Amino acid sequence: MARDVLVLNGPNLNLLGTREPGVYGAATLADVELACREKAGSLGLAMEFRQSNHEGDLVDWIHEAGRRKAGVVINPGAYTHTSIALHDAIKGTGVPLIEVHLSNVHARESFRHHSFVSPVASGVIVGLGPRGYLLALDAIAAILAD
Ligand code: CA2
Repeated sequence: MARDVLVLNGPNLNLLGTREPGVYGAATLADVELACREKAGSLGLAMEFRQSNHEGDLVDWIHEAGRRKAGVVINPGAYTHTSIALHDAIKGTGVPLIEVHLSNVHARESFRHHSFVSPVASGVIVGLGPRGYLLALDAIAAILAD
């Protein structure tokens, strides 16, 4: 049976590759999705890749992952730093989840140093650009295989 993984992207990540290349790189979200699709295929994972600018969509998708016993890779965008709702959804469902950030949030403004997601994540990858998503897929595959 293929193991399921949802790769979720939060607000403004649809703008990737169009602005701020010095911070976020030149890859578009479609480029990141393609790289994730290839990686997931090589790991035998059935992957769905989604983006929303709405907190409730991300909460609903974490609930869906819980029902499907799927793993989650998530870049929560700015909701990382604000969302108790995401924290509660992850904790409440118990989904295995890797938090990813393209940029090194710890080398940026202090308001990006705190994450409501990290305490309930299985692991966190920051600062490695799109490669972080691929490392997160490796990690979630290993966790789902345990
Ligand atoms: O480094 C990351 O991946 C972030 O999750 C990106 C978020 C930011 O709020 C987090 O602190 C760190 C922002 C995503 C917005 O992405 C843009 C990309 C291009 C142009 C404008 C925004």
